Amino acid sequence: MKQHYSIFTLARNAVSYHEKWTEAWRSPDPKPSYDVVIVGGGGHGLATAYYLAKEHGITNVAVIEKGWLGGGNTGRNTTIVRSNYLWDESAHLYEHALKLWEGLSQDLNYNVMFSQRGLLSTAHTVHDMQALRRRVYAIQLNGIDSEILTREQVAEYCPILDCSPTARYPVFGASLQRRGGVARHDAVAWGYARGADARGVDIIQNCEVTGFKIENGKITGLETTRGSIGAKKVGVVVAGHCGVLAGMAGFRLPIESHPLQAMVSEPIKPVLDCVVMSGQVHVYVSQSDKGELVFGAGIDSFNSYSQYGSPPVVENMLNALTELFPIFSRLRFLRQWGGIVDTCPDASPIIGKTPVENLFFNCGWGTGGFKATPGSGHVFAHTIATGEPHKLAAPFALERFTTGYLIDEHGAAGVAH
Ligand code: FAD
Ligand code: PYC
Repeated sequence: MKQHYSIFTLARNAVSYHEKWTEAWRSPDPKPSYDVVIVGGGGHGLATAYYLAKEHGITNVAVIEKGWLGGGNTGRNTTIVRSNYLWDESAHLYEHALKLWEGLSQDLNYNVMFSQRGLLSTAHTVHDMQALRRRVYAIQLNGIDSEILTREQVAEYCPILDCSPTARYPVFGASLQRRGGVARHDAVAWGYARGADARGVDIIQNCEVTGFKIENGKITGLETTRGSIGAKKVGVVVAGHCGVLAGMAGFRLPIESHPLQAMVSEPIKPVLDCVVMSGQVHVYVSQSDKGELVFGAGIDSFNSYSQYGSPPVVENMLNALTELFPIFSRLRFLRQWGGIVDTCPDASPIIGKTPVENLFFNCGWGTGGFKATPGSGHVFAHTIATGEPHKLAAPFALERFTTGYLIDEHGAAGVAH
């Protein structure tokens, strides 16, 4: 049901300490069973539920989240959105997502603050520049916008980036995806949640999945901290915990879990109106609408389920940031955090069927799945609804680790993975 707010409603709600606000989604108790249960209330899980209802008319659906919506990587990431991937399979999947981003606020009737401010990936050696050219030409062959900038063009595009030839890691040039940018991460989770709820999906928070019920190789339900729930089909979208959930279902995934950290600075006036990534110096940064610099770098090299990360990574990140942007050297930093990312050996996701009938997994997005959120949900909903992989998801099946048809996107990650 649509809620219409007038200035009077806003004023009344403000003085009632927000008690009269209509909830954006319900908080129902779990039903005894559902046609589809999605495990994981991050952006990917919520988007899957939304598209199941919207595109496939499947509304007897629950999203089960052990914490709160968007409390995982969805609410912890640096929100960079782009589709400049090397291999055809990835380019098509991420471009599908980018096209959905371009209409998402309208589709959800919820402002996800998608800002296509342009994304620069800098090159700092001759070899870096050659690799970047190869990538840009491959991307262009897929009909996706991508261009090469010279050092002078980079200096003009992003004047605060140190492009002097005497810099320790001089900028040789950059690739630019003008349609790349950032979005408001929480809003993506909330927008999909509200849209799914409005179509009848039950969103159940503070409910942890602790086991699966499997009979004759087929899923029949789940065990949760709020009791057993029956399910004809289950989609698992739990990012850094996918190895744990696969273990509950009796199989293993070729996944490692690592912390990935990010930081924000104190808010300052607008100084950076694009996203800058440097795989070589190893940092990426954008400025939020509040004025904070939002930045991060590579994963912590050890495996862990900690959402903190280690201090040397922070130090490297800050060194890299000030190397590229000496102007930021006197900034104060407000906070740091980590998320648990699920990395595959080929740095590409796993989407599709598992050894258990009607149990589907969508994981392995590693350091780069936020940008995929709408596309991932869209193709995963199709896969669950029809029982067959969406054509864009088919190359990302788990079987590729036995067929050897890997999709090596290490270079596209922008950060070490
Ligand atoms: P999540 O948002 O993590 O959702 C999974 C949910 O599953 C969680 O809410 C969790 O609580 C729940 N869950 C886990 N176990 C259970 C259980 N047993 N029962 C019920 N629920 C469970 N990607 C980009 O594209 N651009 C970026 O700039 C970017 N920056 C990043 C920066 C950082 C610091 C991090 C950590 C990640 C970054 N990423 C980025 C990656 C991106 O955040 C993730 O790939 C993406 O958000 C994953 O979304 P998700 O919905 O699959 O996972
Ligand atoms: O995949 O674009 C990306 C990214 C940026 C920061 C972390 N991941």
